[in-house]
Amino acid sequence: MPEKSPQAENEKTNNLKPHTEEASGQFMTTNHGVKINDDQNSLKAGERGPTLLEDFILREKITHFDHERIPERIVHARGSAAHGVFKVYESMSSFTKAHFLQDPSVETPVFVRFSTVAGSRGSTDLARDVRGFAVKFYTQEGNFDLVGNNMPVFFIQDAMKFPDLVHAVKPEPDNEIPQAASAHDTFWDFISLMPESAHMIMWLMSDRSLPRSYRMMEGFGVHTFRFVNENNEACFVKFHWKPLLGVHSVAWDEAQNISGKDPDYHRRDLWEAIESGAFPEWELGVQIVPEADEHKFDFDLLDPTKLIPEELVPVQRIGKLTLNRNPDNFFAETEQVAFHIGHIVPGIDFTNDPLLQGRLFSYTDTQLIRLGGPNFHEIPINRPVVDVHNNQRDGHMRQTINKGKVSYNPNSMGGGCPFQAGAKDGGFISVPERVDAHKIRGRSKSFFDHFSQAKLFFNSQSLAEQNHIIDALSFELGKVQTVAIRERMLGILSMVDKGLAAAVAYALRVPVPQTPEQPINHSFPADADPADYQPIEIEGSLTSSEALSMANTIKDSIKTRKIAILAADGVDENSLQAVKAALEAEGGVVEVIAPRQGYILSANDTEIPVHQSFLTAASVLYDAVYLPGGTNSVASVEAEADAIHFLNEAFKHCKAIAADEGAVQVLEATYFFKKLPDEFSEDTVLKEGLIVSNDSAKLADLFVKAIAQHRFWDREKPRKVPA
Ligand code: HDE
Repeated sequence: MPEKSPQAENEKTNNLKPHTEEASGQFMTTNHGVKINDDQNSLKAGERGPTLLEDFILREKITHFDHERIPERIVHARGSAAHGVFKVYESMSSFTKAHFLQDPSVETPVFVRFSTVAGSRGSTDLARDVRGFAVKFYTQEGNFDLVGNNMPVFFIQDAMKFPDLVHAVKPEPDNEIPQAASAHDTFWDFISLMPESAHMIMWLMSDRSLPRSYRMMEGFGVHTFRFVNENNEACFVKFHWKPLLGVHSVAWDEAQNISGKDPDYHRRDLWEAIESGAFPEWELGVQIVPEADEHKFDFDLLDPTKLIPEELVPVQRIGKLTLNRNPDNFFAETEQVAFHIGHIVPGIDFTNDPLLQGRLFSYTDTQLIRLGGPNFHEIPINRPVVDVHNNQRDGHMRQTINKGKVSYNPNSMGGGCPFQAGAKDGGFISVPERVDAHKIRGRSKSFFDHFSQAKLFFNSQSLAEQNHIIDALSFELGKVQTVAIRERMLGILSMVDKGLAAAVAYALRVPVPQTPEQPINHSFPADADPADYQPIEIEGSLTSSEALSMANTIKDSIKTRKIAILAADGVDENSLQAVKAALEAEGGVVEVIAPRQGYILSANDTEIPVHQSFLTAASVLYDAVYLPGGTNSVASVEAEADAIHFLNEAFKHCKAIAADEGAVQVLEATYFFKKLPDEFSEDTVLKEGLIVSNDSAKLADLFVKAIAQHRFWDREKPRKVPA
């Protein structure tokens, strides 16, 4: 384990302190404070007799235990969270009056929870899934929750369809199979009938659904929100989180392996980075659209299946989020935190996005059952850092002791308190949007283009990314048993890209679909003419957008990247330590893996600590591999089947691999290494991610550059590695 970092404090973590408990140096007591003399044995009528009902200590202990569990979140059940702070770079007062976005010297405490969506609490972190990215800002004007995802769009356009979507993706109800996976009939049955999901499906089938780390994924508010300034002028805003480490993902084969080797991979990664002081950072980005431009786009700003391409409205980076403290207690903080899209502060407001509007109802409602009643806002992690005063009273587990006789308004007996706050005192005032309409159940025709942005996304991907989408769809639809669902899905894919549809059709060995017969949309009201609900096809204004491809992300750092050194007794100490030191100097996390735990002895008899043995380690848990020299070490590693497998697999997953020239025989035992080229130039290393040298300094320099590239996806083409 990395060393424990100093625990950062802020106004919110200080507020939590009175609620924390620390047992060190204390006697054990009951919940009512009575010291316990025997926590080993129950009270019995004779040593071999029955237990007595009188045993209040046993009863209390067992009763509490019996009630330890609460319902898990209906979606986003699996997650991890951390404390941190947010600071704006410069005042955003021309757009918003939100207090936390005014002054660069103000540090706003935050609590951030990342999650998968479909799996239950104990499911694997590496499921192919959307990730939740929920941020609670404890501002001086109350809590603002930005409850977003790592993808900028959503599956559906109207909250009415959310329960259907979730029922379709969750394990099938008869046998509760499969866990945390969309690769099954009910999900694709629903999706194939709902073409509005096409854009989101492109994102879900892309590598965005397999993040390398929570710290290396973007976040998005998804819906269009509003900013409102002091003069009550409003504009539209889309929120983004941009990770300073870049956006990176793992390979699907790797993800499946990680799920077995370390299902807590993302949770552990977040925890360890924070403990080691490598604090994860994101910049908050905003895309601002003046109200007058609402109808300027070829999509509707209220449609949550659409993004605003960054080429049309650039993302301004307005502040930084830093996560610098792990929770003290998972249940009390991460499990009990209650996010709600309706927690907003003056200066921010909603729009009429019909998905957003439905969410406004759902989040409080779900806490009532999950956290057991209307006082969940009093749970320490959910409390704002400002005081709460109102006339709400009582209820299950009420903590606050409200003084006085008055709990109504207007009142004279309490002097009219608590007062309503006028605008100048920070009272929240909704944007007075004019609504003049018939009451109608329906959907705006401006929501009917389902394919232009799906096309934009697919066209913006690199070749490797496009291949991954094809493979993902071939995998997922390959797991679907009902042939008609596969065929319907291919019809939808052919609306996105003919080549994509043809490639998936080839993998499934079904005919290449022609443009499907109408109707393609099966989601319309009874009595409606299906023809009125079919997607419209429009030519988007852009053919591709750089920001949509992870190939264009930042690749300038190896900070927190995990590098494995495979070694054994007899290792050449210099060849190991020089490279290790160079990698660590760049922020890499280096671990020595050896045939046994404990330590290895170098050729000159120095003890070098070992972090993992080949039994406990797995290549999928590392970003890169290095083989140091030393005759005996090299011979032992070469003889270790798990080490050869480690290298083959690292190669298969397109990772950087480096070796001291003295260790070349280990590479020769792999499937991928043919012969040493005449020279390892920077160009070839950065293209192939493979380096062998007897010059440790040169090797370390090129290795660092190669690891920063993240992956060498070109290697996938030959697909000859049987790892
Ligand atoms: Fe959620 N969502 N959601 N959602 N959502 C929940 O609230 C819901 C949607 C998101 O770490 C639930 O407290 C509806 C979009 C995150 O605790 C629930 C609709 C986006 C989290 C709920 C949506 C999200 C949730 C379950 C469609 C991205 C985890 C437990 C109308 C912008 C928060 C809970 C955490 C959680 C409802 C759609 C993000 C049931 C009805 C779109 C990150 O209330």
